[in-house]
Amino acid sequence: GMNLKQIVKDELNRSRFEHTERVVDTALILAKRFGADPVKAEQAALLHDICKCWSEEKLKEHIVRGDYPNDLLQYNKELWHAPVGAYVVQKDLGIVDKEVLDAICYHTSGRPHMTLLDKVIFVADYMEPARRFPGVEEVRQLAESDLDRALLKSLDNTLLFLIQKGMTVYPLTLSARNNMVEQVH
Ligand code: DGI
Ligand code: FE
Ligand code: FE
Ligand code: FE
Repeated sequence: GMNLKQIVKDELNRSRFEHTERVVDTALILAKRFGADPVKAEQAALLHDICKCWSEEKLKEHIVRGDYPNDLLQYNKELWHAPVGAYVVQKDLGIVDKEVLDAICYHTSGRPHMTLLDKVIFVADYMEPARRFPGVEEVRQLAESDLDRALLKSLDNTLLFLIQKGMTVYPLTLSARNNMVEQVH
């Protein structure tokens, strides 16, 4: 059958593919630690950034013609590759698993009531070993024992970063954060 890893490699540049390989490794560690399905975790991690190297124009064209949230184009273009990636892996690669598709779709924004797989992919993407975000070390520490607190900290860090830069916040990210505050308190 087709080799998903080769397809991903062909779609991405070298540094983005190496990031993807580190997210796969990290997602497998987290899946094992917190009881997520390792096959789904590996697949979602491998595919999560499949559209990351598309141009802004290509992403925008795709979103205009497709069935996406109305407000998506009004927010940061960094958000776009995630839902487009979920669509593309379903349509072009035949991935049908809803949990895998959702984990890809929400890996950048987050969402309220994230599934275990959503959390594993989000946190793995945030804390893979080459990440150098301020506060990432605390996320890695939390992820040793508490996936929810690691997720909340990574959402908080992202929101603080966006606000500090004067950037808009996608409402789904704020909802994701509010929901995790309720979950962990
Ligand atoms: O694709 P990656 O670089 O691996 O990581 P990602 O898909 O998590 O993209 C994260 C970037 O998106 C992050 O640096 C901040 C930016 N971003 C812009 N607006 C928002 C946003 N991230 C979230 N969660 N919410 C936003 O509103
Ligand atoms: Fe991404
Ligand atoms: Fe992320
Ligand atoms: Fe990523």
